[in-house]
Amino acid sequence: MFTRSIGLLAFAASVTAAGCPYMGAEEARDAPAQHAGVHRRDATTDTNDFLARYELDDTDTYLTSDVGGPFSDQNSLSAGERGPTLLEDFIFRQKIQHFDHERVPERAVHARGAGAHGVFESYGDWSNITAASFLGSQGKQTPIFIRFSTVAGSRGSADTARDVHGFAVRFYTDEGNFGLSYHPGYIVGNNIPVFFIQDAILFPDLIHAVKPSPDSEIPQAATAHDTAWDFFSQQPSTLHTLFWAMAPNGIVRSYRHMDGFGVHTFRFVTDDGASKLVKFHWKSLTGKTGLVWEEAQVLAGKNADFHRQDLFESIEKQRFPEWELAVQIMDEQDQLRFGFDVLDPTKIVPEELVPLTKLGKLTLNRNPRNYFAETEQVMFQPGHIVRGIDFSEDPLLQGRIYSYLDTQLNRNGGPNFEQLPINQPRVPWHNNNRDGAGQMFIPLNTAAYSPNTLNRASPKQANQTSGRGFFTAPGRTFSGNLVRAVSSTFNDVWSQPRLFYNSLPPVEQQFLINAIRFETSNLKSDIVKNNVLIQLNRVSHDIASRVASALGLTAPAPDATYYHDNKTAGVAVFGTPLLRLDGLRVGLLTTAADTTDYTSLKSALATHNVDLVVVAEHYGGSSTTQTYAQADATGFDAVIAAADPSFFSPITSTPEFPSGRPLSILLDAYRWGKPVADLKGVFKGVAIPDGEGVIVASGADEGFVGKLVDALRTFKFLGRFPVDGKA
Ligand code: HDE
Repeated sequence: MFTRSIGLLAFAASVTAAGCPYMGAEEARDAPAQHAGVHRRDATTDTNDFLARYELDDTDTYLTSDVGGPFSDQNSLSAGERGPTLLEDFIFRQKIQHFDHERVPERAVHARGAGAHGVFESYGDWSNITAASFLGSQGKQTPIFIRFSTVAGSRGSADTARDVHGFAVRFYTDEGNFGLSYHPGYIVGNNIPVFFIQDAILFPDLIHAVKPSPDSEIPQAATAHDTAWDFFSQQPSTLHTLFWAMAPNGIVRSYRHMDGFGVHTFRFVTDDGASKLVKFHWKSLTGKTGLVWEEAQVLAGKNADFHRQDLFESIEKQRFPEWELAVQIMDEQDQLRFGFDVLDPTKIVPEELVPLTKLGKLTLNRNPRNYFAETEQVMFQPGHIVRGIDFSEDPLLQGRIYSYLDTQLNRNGGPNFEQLPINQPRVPWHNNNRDGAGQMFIPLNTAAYSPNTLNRASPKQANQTSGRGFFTAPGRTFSGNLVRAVSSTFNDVWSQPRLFYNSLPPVEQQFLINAIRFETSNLKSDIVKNNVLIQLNRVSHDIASRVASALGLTAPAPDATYYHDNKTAGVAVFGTPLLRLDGLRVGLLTTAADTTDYTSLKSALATHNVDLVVVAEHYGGSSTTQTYAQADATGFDAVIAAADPSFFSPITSTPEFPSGRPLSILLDAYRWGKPVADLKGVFKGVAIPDGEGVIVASGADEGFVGKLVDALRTFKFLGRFPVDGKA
């Protein structure tokens, strides 16, 4: 089946199993007798672990040089014990040189992220709408690699920065890789189905404005600075995405608790060339939810890896996160039907206008084995589409098709990045692309051009009718004068931010306003602050006035041109109970001396995949799993007070943990909207009032567990957060 050689594996096949540094002994033994170049496993029988052949297992081996000779590398070679190191020391040079070159440039955007392997399963045969083979039959499975990210921060920045969250999925289809990059939504929620700008040529402007200041390189992973808001207020196409990011959608509880979106309109094309417009959605099967801002800020210091840890641990514990892939399907002639242009990436198509059709399910079921080789080296390329999918003319998408491929040259130093194990297609590839740094293959065809006769015209050209080739939707047609301008159908950039705002419950509106207050309070320029108020006022006089009051400024007079009362469903983050509680953590605050047996509480929560964390002053108590020195409220989704009231004093006299820590865990959990429970009559003394999400009981019986589990489903109790103008 395969006609191309992988140099590395050819080498592996030529050594004995026991001495082979590149394959496990079993693999080397099982390697088939090799015809020149036939070394890869069959993708159809090896969908889930196609990287296994590249894994290096060092168990019971000798350390070797990069070319395989055993040696020791703990001391450099010197002239005499106290003399200089010799140039001859090739062992020293190889080790240090490799170390010196360990890093590749981080991604220009989306540098901070985490990835996972998984599988996509089609719910049916969708050949009536697309020729894409991964959607071709019920139950068809396609391996995928996913990478979640934030946009602005550098590779070491904190996971919980307020930001749009990347949701990039790479499908290893049997028709070549399908590298759709989704801008995900940030937060749990509808995440962010829209983008800041309408034309890709503005992307460097956006990113330069959002990234840290060029002189001080401050602030990291944050838009609370003048250049960002200067750009936002000068380029009002940013408002809609900005609103989503400032709302709770910008600070998700975890990657598992957010939806994803393709943002752009794409096309589905059938085998016979009929096309429809589609918008891609990933709907979380865990459910959407978010953090509150102060909690996210504290987390940035307490646990910068909060999201990657959640993802990694969920998969390790086999609580596999899942999403459904759905599409909104529209007729070609409906591009302008809804009162906006579906080519405009700053617009959502409300689900009331075009409902979702669910096509299949994505399950993340395997962690990467090496962060660099997999998550850091994986590339996503919206330009890699497969037969059955086509682009739209969205000018943002058009620019991305170029940028993603181009940026890989910078990261990889040459054009052969598709040959890296994580990037390789799972099908053989044949073309006349040749050479370049890091070429890993030995092409046998000496007629590297088309047309040729010397290699029997191969590789042959495939198209719609022969070779199941990719084809552009035959119905696409354009004419017009060359123009350097955005379409006038993209002009209204204020109605949809208002639609978004109208659709939020009052507390989420307040969170959005508070976020804008926080960010704009950090601005130095009064000109920028006033420009922000002018734009906000075009969306809503209410928002502008509420932000202005915090800044000590006056909002402009109402400008009703774009004011309306329309709403759409499904944009809020809170308010819908979680579908699964997998991986949520309940902190039980007790003392090491307490002998109460919480085993049955632990097992009752475990049936919901919820983890009970028992906190005490030190280890040594029967069930302690964390100490107060480690613990704080950011680590728990609910907290139970299970020590005597005197233990929850603002000042505590032990050096084992920071003074007052048990009380601050309790109060922070309450203030951040989490379920809190009292088993020891603690709440009255610490002024936690009765109310929703506050559970008072005398023991952790069945009824208590039921209430706690229900409260975890609600996740955040929004009644605890004040709203402007309301008591
Ligand atoms: Fe990206 N974007 N982007 N972007 N983007 C990159 O590509 C770019 C946009 C998105 O986990 C870069 O390989 C331009 C929209 C994700 O590796 C770069 C424009 C959406 C990721 C790039 C956009 C995205 C990237 C940096 C304006 C949502 C992370 C490294 C047209 C639909 C992928 C890389 C990963 C990464 C360019 C706008 C999503 C520089 C020019 C809209 C999820 O090529």
